[in-house]
Amino acid sequence: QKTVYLADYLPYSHLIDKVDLTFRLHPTATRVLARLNIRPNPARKDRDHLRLDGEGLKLVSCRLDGQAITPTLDARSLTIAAHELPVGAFTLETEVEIAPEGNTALEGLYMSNGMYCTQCEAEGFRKITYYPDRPDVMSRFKVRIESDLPVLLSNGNPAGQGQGWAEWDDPWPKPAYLFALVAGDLRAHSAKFVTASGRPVDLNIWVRPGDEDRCAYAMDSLIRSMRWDEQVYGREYDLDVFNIVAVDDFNMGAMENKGLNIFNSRYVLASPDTATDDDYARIEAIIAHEYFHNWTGNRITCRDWFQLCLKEGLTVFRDHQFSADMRSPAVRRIEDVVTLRSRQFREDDGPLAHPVRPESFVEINNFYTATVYEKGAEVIGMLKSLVGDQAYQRALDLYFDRHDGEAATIEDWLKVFEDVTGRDLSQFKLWYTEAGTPRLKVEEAWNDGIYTLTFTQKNPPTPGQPVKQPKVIPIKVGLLNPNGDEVVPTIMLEMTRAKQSFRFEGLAAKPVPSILRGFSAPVVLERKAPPEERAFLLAHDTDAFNKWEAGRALAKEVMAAMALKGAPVSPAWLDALAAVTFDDTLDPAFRALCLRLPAEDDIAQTIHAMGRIPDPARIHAARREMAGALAIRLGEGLSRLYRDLDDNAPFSPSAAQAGRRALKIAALGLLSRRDGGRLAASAFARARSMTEEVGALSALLEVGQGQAELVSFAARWGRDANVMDKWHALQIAHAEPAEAAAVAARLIGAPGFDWKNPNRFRTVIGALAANHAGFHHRSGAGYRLVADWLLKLDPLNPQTAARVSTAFETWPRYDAARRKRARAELERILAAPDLSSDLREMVERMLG
Ligand code: BAL
Ligand code: ZN
Repeated sequence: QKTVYLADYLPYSHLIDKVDLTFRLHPTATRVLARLNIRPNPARKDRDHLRLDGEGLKLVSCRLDGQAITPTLDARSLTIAAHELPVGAFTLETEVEIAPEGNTALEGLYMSNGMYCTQCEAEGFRKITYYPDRPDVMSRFKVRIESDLPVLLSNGNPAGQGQGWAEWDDPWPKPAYLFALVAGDLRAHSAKFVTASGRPVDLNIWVRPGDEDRCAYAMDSLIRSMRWDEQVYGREYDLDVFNIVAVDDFNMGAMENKGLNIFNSRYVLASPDTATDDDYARIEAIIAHEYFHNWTGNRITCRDWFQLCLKEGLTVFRDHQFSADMRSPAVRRIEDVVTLRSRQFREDDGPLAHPVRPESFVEINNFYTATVYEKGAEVIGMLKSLVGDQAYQRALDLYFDRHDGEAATIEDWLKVFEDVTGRDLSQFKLWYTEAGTPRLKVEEAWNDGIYTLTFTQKNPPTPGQPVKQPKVIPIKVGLLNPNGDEVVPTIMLEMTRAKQSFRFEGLAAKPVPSILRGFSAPVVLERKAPPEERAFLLAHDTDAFNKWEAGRALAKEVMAAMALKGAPVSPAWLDALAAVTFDDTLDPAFRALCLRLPAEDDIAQTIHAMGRIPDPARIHAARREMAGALAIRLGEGLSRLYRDLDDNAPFSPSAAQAGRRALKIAALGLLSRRDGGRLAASAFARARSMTEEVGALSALLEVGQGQAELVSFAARWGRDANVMDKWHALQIAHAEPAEAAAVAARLIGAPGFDWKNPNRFRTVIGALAANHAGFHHRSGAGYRLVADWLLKLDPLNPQTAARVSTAFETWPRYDAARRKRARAELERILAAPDLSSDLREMVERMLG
């Protein structure tokens, strides 16, 4: 498959004013009739042929203005030569046959447990019918579905239904990637919503019979999202119905099809006994994310797939804002930064690094990445900091006014900010066009009452971008007096040069700086600070993010020093953490986050950034030793803390209760290191929620116990695949490094384990990749197992295989022996006959 370049963009030759689709559903022989009203695109001066995308379609008939014709077909398209086309508007009718039952790639129209469903983003519509499958072709769709199945859904508003058929009419022009169809034996959990201007909307969450009672939280999240978007962004819903469908086989988390969101069932279904607090938070965020796409993605879409961050970065930013408003902003910010660092910084630091707006791709599916999503959101956060909240609001209003109904670009997005503020954002645009995480060095000076902070930014080379320019970096800073009082509250320094100093005058004593408050820019802050200063900030910083960050930085330094040179656990870190743990004035969720030690991969990233080679086994040992020392240091207070938190309040998924549970489980994990799991075993037996059940099981497995509990968990939940994913993941996560690959192999190869389901595959292979010392074990067994299974999945589902292959993305950081083994596995994948272009592109990029 060919490389596509942003620079080659050309508007499509034609406009499609209207699309009428009829589906005659059949598992092996579905007929799709398409009637397209087409006219030449006035934006194109040439008179071009008509080329429609189409893959794996059996053409039954083709008529142009009612006359049968024989178009030119190849494996990817249907073409009608320019001289065969009428000069003005015309109608093209095609009928094709497809086989949804055999569609294991889960792109286009496929089947999952007897239900028909679609996934069209990014380029799945071409597997349904011949069409210009590109986001800048927006059209009005009418759909007729013929099937005996009881529930027949598509986009837009219902337009009639009868025995064996239903029709849908979507009044809003949309690109083909937002098309959706669902047919199945489904039950609805329903509610009503009235928009701010009084439009009544029917809300339905469609699930398999028996799952209706697990939809309440998703529905509540949807209603809160709809209200929030009205209140915060002034955006109302624009159809009479909003349908969500839960499906078990799904490549993504969810999909924002117009008026008919399709969700991975994992992100819809929740009850206290099946979903953890993290699951609840994720459901709330994903429901919001997909709903928010209605304006940022659907009403205003992307001109081409290079602009993916236009909708994804903005929608992630909006869902982060929403979650912050629904929960604790500080806790959400910390969680978001933890994710950013573990996924995006990791990506940005290796062979898969790419700009937020890439300039070329082979398979666009390979660019639904942490960089496009999470860094895309961070860039918007920086923009908001730089222009201020009010200008952000005005720019967004202008964006919606100016581009509603259009397919827009990053240039359009930046222009609304320029027009509203008068600022020149050309330097800021580098955040979209250059890959890599900037390194920010800080030096301080104190002379005659003047305090100076000097920042130096380095933008490291990334694949295809050896040299970079200085970026605009908003650096939020506060200053504290040595007694802990804040003397300069948060201000924003705007760095635009490679090296830049900022002066503070009128201070009585040399202050302690709190730099990059709220994580105001996605950079690596390189600042040498003594442990005492970190401990001071952990105790006194008024910025909750930097308070946590001080403890985090200290923990990372301690773990890195232990892994690199066998340093002892630092008493300064232990004392500082003990003070936070037992400070009842602090939010329990915040304390739980402070107790969560940095991940081993995170430490490998830190050591790599120091120019050293990380040793996974030593990092693993260091992390264990730190946890053990912490358990001892916290002493009897830990048991008291656990008892205080172990109340009998009726379950609520609220952030407050979730925070108490998180701290209780953190305490339980540490207590297990002292009592060998005795308390955890009784906590497991008494668990009243999945959070407690998983927390106790995790604590047991960590100390080599829990075999009986694993058996009882499986006996209770064996029929619920989404719950059993936790059971699989826990065993791999807690396996000893030398055994992790064998545990994963046993689980994925077990009879009846449905590894073709993306959730199952991602759970097992993803958990092995996340077991840092296990995946990178020197035997090479982890690398071998992941490569074996990628090769097995690739012929069936290339998109998921390609995504999971990122397990290997950090391979260049390790020692020569590990690099040799990883390279050999990547080369083995590359040598496979008929490798998909998805997986090929990923492996080739990883090999460099
Ligand atoms: N558009 C793909 C799924 C999502 O980001 O919402
Ligand atoms: Zn999205």
